[in-house]
Amino acid sequence: MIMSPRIERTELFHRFEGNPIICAADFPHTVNAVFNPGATVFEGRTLLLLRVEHRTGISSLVVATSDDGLTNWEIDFSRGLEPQTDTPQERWGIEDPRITRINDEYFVVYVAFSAYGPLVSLAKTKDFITWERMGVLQQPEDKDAALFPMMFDGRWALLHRPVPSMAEMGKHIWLSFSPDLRYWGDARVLLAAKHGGSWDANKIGLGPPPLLTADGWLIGYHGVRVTASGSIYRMGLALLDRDDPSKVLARGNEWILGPRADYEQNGDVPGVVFPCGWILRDDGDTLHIYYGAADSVTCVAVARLSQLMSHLQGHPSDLNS
Ligand code: BMA
Repeated sequence: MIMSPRIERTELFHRFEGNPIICAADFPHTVNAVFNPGATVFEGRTLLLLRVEHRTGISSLVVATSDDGLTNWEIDFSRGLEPQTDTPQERWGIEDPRITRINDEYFVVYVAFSAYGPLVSLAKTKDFITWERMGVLQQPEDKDAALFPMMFDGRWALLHRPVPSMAEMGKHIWLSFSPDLRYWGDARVLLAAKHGGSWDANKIGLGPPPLLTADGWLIGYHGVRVTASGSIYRMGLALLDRDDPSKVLARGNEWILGPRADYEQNGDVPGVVFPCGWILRDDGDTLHIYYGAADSVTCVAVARLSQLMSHLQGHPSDLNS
């Protein structure tokens, strides 16, 4: 038993009973951890781009696929992205991919652990075998980034999370624009970390890429709560205007997925759920969210989009605080 049914009944997300779906033991060679996967649909199958952390401490990205997005995962070592560790940009590996499909191409925004700190980089692919690196989008320290799948008034939009050198100023989600996916600017804070005792005080960051719904762009973001025994990483929701993503329409005042299960409480970093991908299934309501648990294993949880949207409506946060 992973969680008491009394707890699970009240949750919006239902953890798949087969969790963790992929872990280090599924690899034929020794790896440390398999977590924080990006997710998409490729040729009709669910495709995860797993962050595989080797025992060197360096991570690379490896493909796993499944027909139903829940079971029978096939790890494909011939597909994925290896870090260019001989370059300063990717000296210490590549991490936490977020996948955005634009026409027949997949744009993967990932954290490149450079010789000078984490930065936001972009690579695109049509098949997850051949890649075109499109360079550094945001200098260090910046992470937790994803592209929107469309342009707004002729510009691409990127969500990202820079880290100010003055820690007391907090860590917030920013929105930047680009005419060509290369030069980024017109940056502004989109969602600010809250204050005081709020679950998302001081430090937040984007989770999966924005999801277009009938009501606007659904945003999943993590909030970090520092406690006496370490940080707790949980996920909450916000909603952006469909035509102007700089307009925040709603933000929830509660987290909706937090570490509870054994595999979320035990691992390299206990108390972490860290989603980097979600897939809305063909019925338009079933949402599979893929997340790293405790920086160790890969998991999936299932929610109803309609329930998430009504929860967001019913638990509003003050947008000006
Ligand atoms: C964040 C990222 C994630 C990690 C999380 C919890 O800053 O580095 O890769 O899962 O911390 O350790």
